[in-house]
Amino acid sequence: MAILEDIGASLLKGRARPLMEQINTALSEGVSASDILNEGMLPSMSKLGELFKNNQVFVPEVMRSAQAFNQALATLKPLMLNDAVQTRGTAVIGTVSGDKHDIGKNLVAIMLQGAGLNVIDLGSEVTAEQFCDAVVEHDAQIVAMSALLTTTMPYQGEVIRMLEERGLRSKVKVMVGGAPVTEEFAKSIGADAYTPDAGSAASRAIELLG
Ligand code: B1M
Repeated sequence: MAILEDIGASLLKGRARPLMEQINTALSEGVSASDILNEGMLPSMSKLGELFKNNQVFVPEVMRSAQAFNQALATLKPLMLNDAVQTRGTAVIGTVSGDKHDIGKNLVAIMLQGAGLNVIDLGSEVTAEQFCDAVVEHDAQIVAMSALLTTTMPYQGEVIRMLEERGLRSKVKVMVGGAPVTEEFAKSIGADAYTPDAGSAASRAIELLG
């Protein structure tokens, strides 16, 4: 669909204003928020990753696209949430310490909310102590951690260790994810679940809550 291609192109160039205009046009033409996200926006983020890896774009360009993505997500979010009463349980979510990447984490947060969970989003660069404090403060049943860097993913294990030290581990289910994270890695650090994307994170959270 041409409008989805236009959305992808604006996002890739980090052009927030045309992106928002195109999103509004698509919505008014009846394109669903999830199609805009999955077919228009996410492929561009993958493409951006390729370009970044090959030194064809650099941090400032990637930053601009990421900001445009988060702005667009704020518009799409209310349209992606259903009217589920949020009584299934509480999840605290964040990207781990040292890691600024928040786009995937934001998507997971939206999907968890859409599945009827009360979601406490701690943002990015979240320390083990902040995760543990939030579990206590919000009486959470799920800790959901995102990591996008090979250097930060081991910190997910640090968080689990602190949950153990503070006597909180048996009270919560720990979910991990992010591009470099694998099922095997999740098992090695003692997480309860790994899921590769935001949609499966939501269904797994429901399973974990029983
Ligand atoms: Co960064 N970056 N970045 N970056 N960045 C990556 C991750 C990288 C793979 C790029 C590359 O080289 N190809 C590379 C990591 C290499 C590695 O570790 N092996 C990298 C690097 C190196 C860096 C810097 C070190 C660059 C530098 O400064 N020299 C630096 C680190 C900064 C820091 O964090 N301390 C850096 C900085 C940045 C920006 C700030 C410019 C920006 C982030 C802005 C922001 O997030 N607000 C940025 C971006 C945008 C990217 C890429 C291009 C895109 C990431 C993204 O948003 N993807 C990325 C390349 C790539 O991933 N291909 C890259 C879209 C998003 C929807 O996917 O987050 O994977 P993702 O989430 C997915 C799944 O992983 C999953 O669900 C989502 C889909 O449904 N998921 C979960 C995520 N969390 C989950 C949790 C779950 C379950 C599933 O359960 C709890």
